[in-house]
Amino acid sequence: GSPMRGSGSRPFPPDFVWGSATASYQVEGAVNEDGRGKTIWDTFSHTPGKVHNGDTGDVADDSYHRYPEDIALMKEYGLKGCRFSVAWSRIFPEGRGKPNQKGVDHYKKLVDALLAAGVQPFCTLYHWDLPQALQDKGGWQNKDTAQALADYAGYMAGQLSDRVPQFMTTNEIDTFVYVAYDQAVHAPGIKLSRGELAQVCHHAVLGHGLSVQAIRAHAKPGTRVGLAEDYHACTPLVDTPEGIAAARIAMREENASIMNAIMTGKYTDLYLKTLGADAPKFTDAEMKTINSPLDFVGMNCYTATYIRPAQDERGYAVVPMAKSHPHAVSTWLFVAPEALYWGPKLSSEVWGIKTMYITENGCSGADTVMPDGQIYDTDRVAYLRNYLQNLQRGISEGVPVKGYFLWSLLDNFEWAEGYGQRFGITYVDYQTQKRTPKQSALWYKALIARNAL
Ligand code: GBH
Repeated sequence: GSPMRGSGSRPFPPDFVWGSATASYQVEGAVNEDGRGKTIWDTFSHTPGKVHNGDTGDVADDSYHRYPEDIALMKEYGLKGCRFSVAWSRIFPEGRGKPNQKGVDHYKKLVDALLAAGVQPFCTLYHWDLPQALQDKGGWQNKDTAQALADYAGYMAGQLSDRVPQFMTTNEIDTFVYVAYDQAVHAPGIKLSRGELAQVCHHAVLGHGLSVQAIRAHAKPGTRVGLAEDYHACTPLVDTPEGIAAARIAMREENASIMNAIMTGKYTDLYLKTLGADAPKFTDAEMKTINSPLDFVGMNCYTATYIRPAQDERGYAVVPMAKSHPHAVSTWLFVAPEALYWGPKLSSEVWGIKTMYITENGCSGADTVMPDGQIYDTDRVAYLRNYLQNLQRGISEGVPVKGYFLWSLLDNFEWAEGYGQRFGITYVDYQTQKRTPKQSALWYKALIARNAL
């Protein structure tokens, strides 16, 4: 029979990067300091009715000042990597023009502190905090924003690449396009028509491609460039050969407007046909830019898109989640641990990806401090353990995932949900800014220490 598989029997590769992820507007606070310009999230969060409870990122975790304390926590947990993002408007307060030295210096200090703690920095250049001045000129509806992103990305990579070895252009184009410009739940909160939306999405992927080129032009040779995207982790609901084949097709088609376009330089026939007259306007040269070669792909993976075979033109169908499918406190966060097996496996196969990172995975809870001062987040521990078992399975079969960044180091500003949903492995008391490791932090630390599940 098979041996008992106890703790430590499922190893990860020796150089696996265990990390955590955060984003500027969600943790920094200090919104009026050192010349930072206004962003669309300042505007949005200060507009009544847009964010749960009227919360804003004005203070957040105050990490702009408390980053040494946060890095001490990373060191305490044994983290090998830190994914953080740069606030564009701290560098270019108006989105473009003359750089703000105080902003640049902040990130140099942050990175130096990470390096001193033995933590590898992974820098995201754009995690949704678009300078308001660019929104005033149309935001992502204006194609010039794509070039503005690239100019900023190239400049910042040039400033940091002597100490930062890897950059991500963008975080979740999917979210900052569709949730912002279709559902209007995120800043700038505009509802567009189908055709306008497809054009916004095209500008965003173009911004990514132009940024890849700008980073390569300005960064130290050998700097690695990728992106972090929450593309659909198409997962066969029934893992027969037919189910798996359907999930492969779905991986392309469900991600046609972003990841498949970036990885292949083409919008699929089905995507263009489905949109018809609403298809985006694009040139061959733009598609080539969008397809600029990457050194790695970062996958943000929280849940699965379940797929079944279908006898139609698509060859697959998306299986909707059952009403009773378990989810975290976030109602979109359906628990589907096998997404972390099938997502990286099928996407790396379909797009020929050689190096991947899981740039986000995590679980929201309604954590509370118990009378003994502890936070017993059993839900988060169970979620993480199950997802990571699936990731380990894939890696042991050869799926090229080189690291994992848990979302998040700290409870933080959860966008439209404000501070009501907690994703941290560290509890933050927003009255005092006191940080307390939750049980999940102790669990993650133990996992990292033995590098095995
Ligand atoms: C990531 O988004 C983000 O990168 C990160 O900033 C965020 O804090 C973290 O995950 C946790 O949410 O309002 O019902 O339309 C994850 C993907 C896509 C999930 C948008 C929430 C909105 C759901 N997100 N989605 S809904």
